[in-house]
Amino acid sequence: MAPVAELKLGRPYVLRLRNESPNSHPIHLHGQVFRQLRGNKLKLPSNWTDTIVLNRRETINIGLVADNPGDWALHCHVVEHQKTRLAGFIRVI
Ligand SMILES: [Cu+2]
Repeated sequence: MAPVAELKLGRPYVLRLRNESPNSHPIHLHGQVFRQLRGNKLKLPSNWTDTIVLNRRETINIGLVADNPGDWALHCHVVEHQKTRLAGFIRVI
């Protein structure tokens, strides 16, 4: 399986997460922390986190510094959704 994204160690990134499904998804990234930078629906908290809820038709840009090398899971915390392939990983090299 190929990574969702390949990031260079120590570099800053903005990743856009978009939910086009009819369900909400608590999306969790292992190994890094991020901030929610911009979204099309809700007022976003400014704290560092590793999990956000993506509601139906919501788009959120997250910002992070890729400071932890390795392959890190990026997945929905709803197990049934992981079974429908809402799970992957990012690679930091
Ligand atoms: Cu989900």
